[in-house]
Amino acid sequence: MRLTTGQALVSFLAQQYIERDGVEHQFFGGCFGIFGHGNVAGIGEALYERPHLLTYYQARNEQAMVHAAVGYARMRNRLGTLACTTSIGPGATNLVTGAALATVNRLPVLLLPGDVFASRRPDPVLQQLEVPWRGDVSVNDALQPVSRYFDRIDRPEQLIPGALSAMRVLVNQAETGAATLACPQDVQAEAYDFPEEFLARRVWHVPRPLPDAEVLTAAARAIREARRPLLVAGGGVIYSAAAEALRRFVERTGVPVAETQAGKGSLPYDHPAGLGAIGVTGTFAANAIAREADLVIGVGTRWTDFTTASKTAFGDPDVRYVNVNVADFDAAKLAALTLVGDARATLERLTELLSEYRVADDYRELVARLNTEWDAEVERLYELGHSPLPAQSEVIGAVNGATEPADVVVCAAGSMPGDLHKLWRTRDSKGYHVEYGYSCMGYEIAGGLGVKMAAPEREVYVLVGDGSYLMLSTEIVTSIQEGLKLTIVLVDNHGFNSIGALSRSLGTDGFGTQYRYRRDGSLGVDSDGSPAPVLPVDLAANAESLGARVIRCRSVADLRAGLEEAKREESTVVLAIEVDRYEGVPSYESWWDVPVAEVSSVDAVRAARRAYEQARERERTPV
Ligand SMILES: Cc1ncc(C[n+]2csc(CCOP(=O)(O)OP(=O)(O)O)c2C)c(N)n1
Ligand SMILES: [Mg+2]
Repeated sequence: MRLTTGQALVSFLAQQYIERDGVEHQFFGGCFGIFGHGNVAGIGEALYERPHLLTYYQARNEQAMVHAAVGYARMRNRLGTLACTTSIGPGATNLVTGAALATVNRLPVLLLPGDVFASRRPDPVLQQLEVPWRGDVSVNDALQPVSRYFDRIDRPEQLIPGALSAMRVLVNQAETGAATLACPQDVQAEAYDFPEEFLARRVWHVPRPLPDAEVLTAAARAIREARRPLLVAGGGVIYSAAAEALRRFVERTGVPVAETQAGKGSLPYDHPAGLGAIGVTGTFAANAIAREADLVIGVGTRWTDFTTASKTAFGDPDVRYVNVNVADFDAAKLAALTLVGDARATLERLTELLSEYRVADDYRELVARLNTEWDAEVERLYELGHSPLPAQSEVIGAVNGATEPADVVVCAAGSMPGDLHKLWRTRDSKGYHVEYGYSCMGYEIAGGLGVKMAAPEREVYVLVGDGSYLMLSTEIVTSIQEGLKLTIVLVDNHGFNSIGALSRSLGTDGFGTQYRYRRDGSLGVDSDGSPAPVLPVDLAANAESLGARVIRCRSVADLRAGLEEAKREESTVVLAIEVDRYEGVPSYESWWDVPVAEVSSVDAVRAARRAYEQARERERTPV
């Protein structure tokens, strides 16, 4: 069929389906795009000509549209995503942060940046980067290291292997991330006789591979020999829809479960074997059990430094590791017994192999008691009654109290993700959506939009700090345009509280983390050393100007009432509340490796360096 490359691409994308466990889904839920030269007349024309094939969504910022695609993909457990088309130059490079976020988090997105002319006729075209010593470079090459697949479609027929390779990576549970097809603008508009087979309906099967039988037997033996085993559930548990299999494994064996950020919700918060968050932002329950564990079973986790508390979480000198992961790269981490396989299938098989095994009663009772004690700590922090400004933990309590189990909370950066990891009571395995692989300021609202697109039947609560809001909040406009309601709680502490607290703990006094005037050449400080006045930033007014319904809350009681009022609104609501920046949720027996200056004239920095060197002695990398 004679089509332009852009038309063939759109037709191809509309025909891609994915199937797991016998259930088929359309893989692309639509295509986000911001047009400029480089896509307006190519892919833009194709979307305009055939709107029934692929729904076009307008966005405000290219980075934000990748965030939305990521939110969508995560909500769909990687069984779907959105495509993103851009113009050349700045439109294309705005994708880089979103691409990195997708690849770091192992979530599929398809990026279609426009590119300079393949023919090179108008060399240099507007927005082209000229590299004197190389003719085949464009700014899109910046997407290579952050993509799991990259191709440049320099001739129409190259679309055929390029698009198929991109799909292979997007649907592969071990390899997925950003796939980039850079599309030179002349090629997008060029016609070619594309074969019917390329444009036909195609179903990609997602298997549930099992690890090697011998390794499974060895893993079952290691678990049977363990007295204090701990399972760490990562995002892979949720993407593989293994929460139910995990519950059966836990109820059969009594092995307790701690959760990473992406794995939170693997068990409901009140399950007696659930220890909640582990690591730097972990609960005292999980971190106490981790310290003593003799066997750690990672399921679907990448073992980031936040999970391992920078390799200090597991204190038993003889601790052993078993890793279940669909990606051998992750399964081999921590010198673990390496089980390469699907989380659900592997947990089911292990449950069968361990039919005779059960942890000792006193260990189970200890875990259940810690769970109850932790819940009392959550309750205390929810009801702190801090004044005159409330604490952030009370905001979390109010939002948690207002939500239904299936509602989704979305967050990404600042002090909120750590507090949510500890304190959010998750009741549904898809109810917790904190992007903490890249912890990207500005993901919150855009990512929340993607979550709502993937699950319009759920209410989506976005918790966003003032810093993140200032960085990227413009998809409020898109949410209103598309009738996709978000309930956004804007938690204002007039600055970067997380980094401020970190800076204070490392001896640098919160330098550069508050929004204050520059006076007499100094940022944020008056000539007498006192803090300069806070900048007159009114984020609620900003949200209002973007078309959101805004509710200004002066107290937690206001917030509770506001959340009820927000439920009656049909479109996006922003609830703005100020919190006390100095009233943080404590850290529970954990540590994060952040290097402190080895030499400094500042006493507090030198003291922090001494504490750092001491703490670092506990770091252990298993080999
Ligand atoms: C894009 C990006 N830039 C910088 C950072 C580093 N960083 C992490 S949290 C943070 C401050 C966030 O401020 P805010 O959203 O107000 O949350 P708060 O820390 O006050 O809770 C910064 C600068 C980041 N995570 N992402
Ligand atoms: Mg802030």
